Amino acid sequence: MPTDRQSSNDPITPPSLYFNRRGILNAGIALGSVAATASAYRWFNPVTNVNHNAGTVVATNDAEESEEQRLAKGWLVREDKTAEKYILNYNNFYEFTTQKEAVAAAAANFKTEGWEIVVDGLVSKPATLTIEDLHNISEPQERVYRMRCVEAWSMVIPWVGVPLSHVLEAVEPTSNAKYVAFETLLDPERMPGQRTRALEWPYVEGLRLDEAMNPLTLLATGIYGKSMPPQDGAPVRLVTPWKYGFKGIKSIVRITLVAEEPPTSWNRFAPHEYGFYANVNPAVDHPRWSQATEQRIGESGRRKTLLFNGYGDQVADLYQGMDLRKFY
Ligand SMILES: Nc1nc2c(c(=O)[nH]1)N[C@H]1C(S)=C(S)[C@@H](COP(=O)(O)O)O[C@H]1N2
Ligand SMILES: [Mo]
Repeated sequence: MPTDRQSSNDPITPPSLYFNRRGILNAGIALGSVAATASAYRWFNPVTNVNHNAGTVVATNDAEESEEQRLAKGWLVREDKTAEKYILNYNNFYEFTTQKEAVAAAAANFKTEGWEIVVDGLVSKPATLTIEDLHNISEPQERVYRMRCVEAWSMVIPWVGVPLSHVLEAVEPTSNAKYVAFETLLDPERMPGQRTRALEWPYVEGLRLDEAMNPLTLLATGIYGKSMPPQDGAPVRLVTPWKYGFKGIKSIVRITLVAEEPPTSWNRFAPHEYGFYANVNPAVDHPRWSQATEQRIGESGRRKTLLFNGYGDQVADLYQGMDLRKFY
């Protein structure tokens, strides 16, 4: 999310240019054999348990559920999944570096053993949860979602994770809880980008409580059946597929139920460019670029951007009567 034209993240730089570089191609080849093993495993074991330590997070989807049902809920899209090499090598994660193609290397040694998430604020049962606790609250499910960055590139990502609603139900929000605030780890030793002033640290995000409770909203702990890679927000990050990618806060350490709209990192940085809602909307342009179309990573040509990123059936009700130009 650049605010100056010199940034390596400038939205006018065609993402395809990055992928012709040797390093990315090599990384793709190295990952190939791992990916093949993981998908073979899923093929023979469609319903199984979680083994996070072994680096896998296997989704336990309802075997009774048809593809049609999953499509109707928005849990699956009828579009090609983005290749894993792109998901793993084209990232925004300013805690490590602002250069998308360098995040994977910069984050490679990020240690997440013993990770805990504090869930507190306006709740009856505050809790400190490990990743295992999350998986015990709710069995991980696979969700194949579109992901649209405000910089006008997009992917289709097979996440594995736990609906946020199940976690919030477990802590019992009180009646005055109206919003949910999220916070990324603050540790400049482990996240060297936090020694720069690229953003104010820690990265913070927020949702209205009804958005947080929507069945699409996921706490993701894996991608392509493997535990969350560092560059994508290990060990747990938020996914709200109808919103711009920056709402998907990575490496979460705290979730706090609050009464007022919480501050959010990009809104703080440039309030006229990035709003609290950040719903994908082709009719509301960013002040410095159009949101009408997008570059699907790995495709040539551009696609039309869809209102709510194509999830209107699932989320349009949340915004009934709201002026989406005002609440951008
Ligand atoms: N903590 C944190 N979360 C973050 C970011 C970040 O810099 N720091 N970048 C955001 C942006 S702009 C996008 S597009 C997505 C990118 O997720 P991905 O790298 O897994 O595709 O993460 C979001 N979450
Ligand atoms: Mo983004």
